[in-house]
Formats: sequence, structure tokens, C-alpha cells
Amino acid sequence: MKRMKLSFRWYGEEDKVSLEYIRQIPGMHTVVTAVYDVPPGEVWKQSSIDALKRKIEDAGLHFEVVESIPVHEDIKLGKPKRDRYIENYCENIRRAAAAGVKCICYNFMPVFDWTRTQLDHVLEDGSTSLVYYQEQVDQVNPLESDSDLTLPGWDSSYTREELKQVVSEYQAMTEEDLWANLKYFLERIIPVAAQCDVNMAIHEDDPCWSIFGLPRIITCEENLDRFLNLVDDPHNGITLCTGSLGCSCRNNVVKMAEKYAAMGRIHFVHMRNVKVLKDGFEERAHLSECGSLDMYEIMKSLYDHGFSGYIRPDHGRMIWGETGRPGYGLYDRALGATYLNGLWEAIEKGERRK
Ligand code: DNO
Repeated sequence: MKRMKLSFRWYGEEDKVSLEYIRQIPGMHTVVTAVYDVPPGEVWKQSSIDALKRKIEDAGLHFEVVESIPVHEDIKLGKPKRDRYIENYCENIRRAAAAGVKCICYNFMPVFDWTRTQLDHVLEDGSTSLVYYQEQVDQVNPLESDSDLTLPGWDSSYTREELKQVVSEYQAMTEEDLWANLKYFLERIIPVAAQCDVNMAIHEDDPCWSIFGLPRIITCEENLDRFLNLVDDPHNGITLCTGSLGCSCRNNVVKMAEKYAAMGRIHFVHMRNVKVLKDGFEERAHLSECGSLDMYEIMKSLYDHGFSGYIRPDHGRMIWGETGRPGYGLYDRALGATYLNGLWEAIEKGERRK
């Protein structure tokens, strides 16, 4: 019987959430993590990867998913040094595969990974969550030096001057240029992934629209179709991130889950609920009635189309007095995991009775 594999993100030794706690979440299978002490673009030490594997397996879990191997900005910008960084990327795929990794999540967002305007917005029930209000983003110009907005995706390894430089390089770039650079990258990494039998799973842009005038392309069904066709190989797949796609009403996440699962191109799922607002969104508890997404229908689409990849609860709220990395505490993500287990069991047994 095909079955999803439940997973949980872990930020390594620095993470306040221990592997021992993760292991106690019912049904937990795989730890999702990365080597964090190497700058983007460089090769990970095999010994670091193997040490992660050992630690995770000693805790009684599997290490089958990497999130993320970051893509160096020179690759996204199509700069002359990209070939060296792509070669390093391929080497990281080989090394992760040698340690038993089956799926690698990455993104192709210029400079900023996920972006929010506040990380501790108080919801009605007293929990806090991450929110995005467009009006506040519109007030920020990353080229100005005195903005005090918290941008969690902000790469702190850049100085303000370097950031300005890289942002202005992207501002001179069109979406078509970014597509061309993505194609160039995929044509070189996917054959290596295929050889190692590792599934590459691109993460959608979060939020799924352009910010600060920078191009963003992994945003909607039409573009995902185009992405999958750039290199039409099953190892070239996606991380279906329900919250990243679902924060825009244009995206029908249930339909996308159905379509891409049927094609066998969803390798990893980030399950998260969001409440879509007129001009932005708030992250909410996983339960369908807490947000705008129908989590049952999404899970049902995955189930019906034989999804057997990795799935993880995505960002959780902060509840029960927990403090820690925004979106990545233990309690609410563990509730999310339990809810995902419940949905899957109910769907599976319901189907068997028919
Ligand atoms: C946010 C995450 C993203 C994701 C990257 C993948 O919580 O889902 O940061 O890891 O975009 O490269």
C-alpha cells in the first residue's frame, strides 16, 4: 500500500526542539534537515552529512530529505561563476545521495526566501503567528538603508551594501532571464539527480508574487507546468507548499495537488493553512476551519493519486508559552503532524470500506 511518509524539519544541534522529542510524535518517519555551517554555493563535507545521518538514526528516525541545498545567487543571476557553483551543487547531490537522502528541497527565489511582515502577530486565541500585510511590504525599499522591517528570509550573511548590489542586479533582470537561468541549472543538475536517484523538489515562491520589484516565477499552475517541462524527468519535481500557493486566491491548491500527484511530480509536501485577507494573509493552525484552505481535500487529492512521498507539517503558531524559532516550535507543529495523520487514516479507511 502506498503511503505518505511523515517528516519534521530540524535545524540541527542549535534547534531547541530535540530529535528525542521529534521521535515521540506519532507516526514520525523522517527528519528534514541540512548542513548549516557551509556558505551557499560551497560543498558540504561528507563527514558532516554522515554525522547528521548517524545522529538521526541513533534517535530512531530516518534521514531522507534535505531542506535545503541553497542555490547560489550567481546561478540565479546567470553570472560567469555559475558553472563552478553548479558543479558544487551536483557534488552536494551526490554526497547527500551517498548518505541515503532521497529528496532535496530548494528554491529559486531571488535573494529573499519566505517573507513576512511580523513574526509574532497575536491571534484571537492568544497564540502568535507569522503574517504578511502587503501595505507594510510596500513601505519597504530594500535599497534604502534605514528600513527596520523584519524580513525572515533575509540572508544575514550579506552586508547592507552587498544586499543593495545584488537586489539592483535582479531589478535589471526580467522573468524570462530568470527562466533561462533556471533551465540552465536544471539541465545540469537533473541528470546527476537521476543518476543518484534523488528527487529534486523545488519550493514555490513564498508569497507567490513579486516583492520589491524582483522577478519571481514559481508562483502558479501555469508556471509550474512550464517548470516541469523545462526538464521533463520525474526527478525534476516540486515541493507542494500549500501555504505558499494558497496565499493567493488565483491558485486552486486542491486541483494542483491532484494534477501534480497524478503526474508523479510531487516529491515533498509542506502542509500549512493560511487565512487569505484582502491584502495579505495570516498563518493559522493546520485545521481546515482555521484558515482558507481545505486540508482534507488537499490530502484526499494526494491519497487518490497514489502520493507516497514525504510530507511535513509546515509553520506552526507559538502556543502554550513556547518560545523559539518563529514558525518552527514543537507544539503546534506536533499538533499539525497529528492532524495530518488523522486525515490520512480517515481517508485510507474510508476508501477501504467502499
Ligand atoms: C520556510 C521554508 C522555506 C524553504 C525554502 C526551500 O519555512 O519552507 O525556507 O525551506 O524555500 O528552499
